[in-house]
Amino acid sequence: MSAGGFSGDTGFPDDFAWGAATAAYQVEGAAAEDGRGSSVWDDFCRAPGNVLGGDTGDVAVDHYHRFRDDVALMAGLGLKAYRFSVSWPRVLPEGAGAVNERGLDFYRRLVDALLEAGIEPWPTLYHWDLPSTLEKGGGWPERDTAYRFADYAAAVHGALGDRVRHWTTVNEPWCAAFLGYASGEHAPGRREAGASLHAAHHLMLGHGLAVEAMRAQRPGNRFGAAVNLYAVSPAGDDPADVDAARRIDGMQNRFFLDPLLLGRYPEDVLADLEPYAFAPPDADLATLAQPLDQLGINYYTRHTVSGRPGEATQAVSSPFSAHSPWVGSEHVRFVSGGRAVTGMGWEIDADGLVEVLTRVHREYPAVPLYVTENGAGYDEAPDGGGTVHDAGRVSYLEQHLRACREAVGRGVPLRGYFVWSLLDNFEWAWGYSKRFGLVHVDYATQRRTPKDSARWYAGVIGRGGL
Ligand code: PNW
Repeated sequence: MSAGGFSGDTGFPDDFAWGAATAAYQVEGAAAEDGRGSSVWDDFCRAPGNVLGGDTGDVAVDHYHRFRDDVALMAGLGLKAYRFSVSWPRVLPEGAGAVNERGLDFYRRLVDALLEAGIEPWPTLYHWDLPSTLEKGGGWPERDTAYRFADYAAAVHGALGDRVRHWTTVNEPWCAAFLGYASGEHAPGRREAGASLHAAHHLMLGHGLAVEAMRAQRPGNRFGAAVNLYAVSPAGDDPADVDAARRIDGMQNRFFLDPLLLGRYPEDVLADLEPYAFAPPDADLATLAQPLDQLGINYYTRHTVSGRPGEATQAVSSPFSAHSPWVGSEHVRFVSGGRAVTGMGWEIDADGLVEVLTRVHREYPAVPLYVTENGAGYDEAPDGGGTVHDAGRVSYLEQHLRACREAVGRGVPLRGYFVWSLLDNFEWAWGYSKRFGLVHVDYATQRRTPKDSARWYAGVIGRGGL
C-alpha cells in the first residue's frame, strides 16, 4: 500500500466500494406476501398499454425468496457493496401508520446476510414504488407526501441504522417526477406538466426531511441522494441548439444539483418555467439542502440536442408514444451524436462520465461521490451452453471504469462504483425485454447464470482496478 490510500498503480482508492445495484420492484417479486401493500407500479402495470407485453413485477426475479443465493452469488463475485432499495409499501402498506414488521424483517434478514458475507449494504429508500394509498391522496405533487416519506425513512433507519452506514434517500428524482407525472411513461402515468414540477420539488423536500430525521437518530451515518446526470451537447453552434443544451442541462442536471447542493433553483431554469408559476417557498430550500455525506450519480449516456425545427427523435424511456418529459422545453429535439448505442438505443459515451464527475466536483461544494448506477441494457440470450457472451457490456463497463479512473486522477473524490444491475430484472416500461444484469436470469426457472461480464467484473474487483 502506498501513501494516500492508493494501492499499487490501479488508480483507484484502496477502500473503493466495488458494487452492483438492484431495486425492490425490479427484483423482489413476492408482491402479495407478508402484508406488503400495493404501489403505483403494481397499479401501472395492470393498466394495459403501459408496460411492454403486460409484464409486471409480481414475481420479478424472486429476490425476496432467493436473496440468500443471491448474496452467495455476490460473494462469489467479490462484491464489496450491494445497493438495493427498500419497498415503502412492504414497510408501510398504506404509506403511513403502523409499521408492518414482517415486511421490515425481510430487510433485516438481507442486511444480516450481507454483513455476514462481508458485503456492505447500501439501501435506497425510494426507487419509485410509492404506496398506492399516497398516490390516491395526490402523490408526489402533494406536499404531504414529503412528510410521509420522512416518517418512513425514520422507521427504516431506526430499525437498520445500527448496522447500515450508507443511506440513499431518493433514486433519480428526475425520472420519478418527469417520467411519472409529465410524460406518463412511468408510474403513476400522469401527464400534468405543472404537477410534475411540484413532484420534483417534493421529492427533494422529502429527501431533506428524511436526512434531517435520520441524522437526528444517528449522526454518524452517511446520507445522500442518487441523481441521474447526463452530459449534454448542442447538436451544432446554432444559438438555438446552444440554448436547447442549456435548457436540457438545466432541467436534467442543475434542477436537482443546485437545490440539493446550493440551496437554490437555477435562475435561468426558473425563467424557462415561468408559464407554470413554479415558485417554491424559500424555507423549503433551506430544508432540502441538508449537508450531504455522499452524492450518488447514475450515469448512462449523453444527450445531444437541437433547438431548431426538424425531424423528431426522442429519448427512449418507453416503447410507447408519450408526452414530453421536458417541461417548459418541449420543443427541444434529441438527436444522434453519431456514437454506437446499447440495446436501449442510448449512446455510449464514457467521456461524458468524466465530464459529469469533474463538473460536479468543480461547480459544487466538495462531497464524496459514488457512481451508484452505470450499465448497459440489451436484448440478449444465452448460447447453447447457457452462457451469455456479453462483449458489448464488458466493453461498456470497461470504458466507464476508465472514465472513473481518469476522474480520480483529476482529483475527483470518487469513492465507489455500482454496476446496474446485479441481475437481469424488470426494466420498467420495457418489462423483461431488456437485460442489464451481470448475471443472466432465466425467467421461467429463475436460474441464475453469470455472464462473461460477471467474470470480468470479478477480476477487476480482485485486482482493485482495471
Ligand atoms: C434507471 N430515461 O432508470 C433506474 O434507476 C433503474 O431502475 C433502471 O433499471 C436503469 O436506470 C436502466 O434504465 C432510468 O429514460 C430509466 O431517461 C429511464 C431513464 C433514465 C433512467
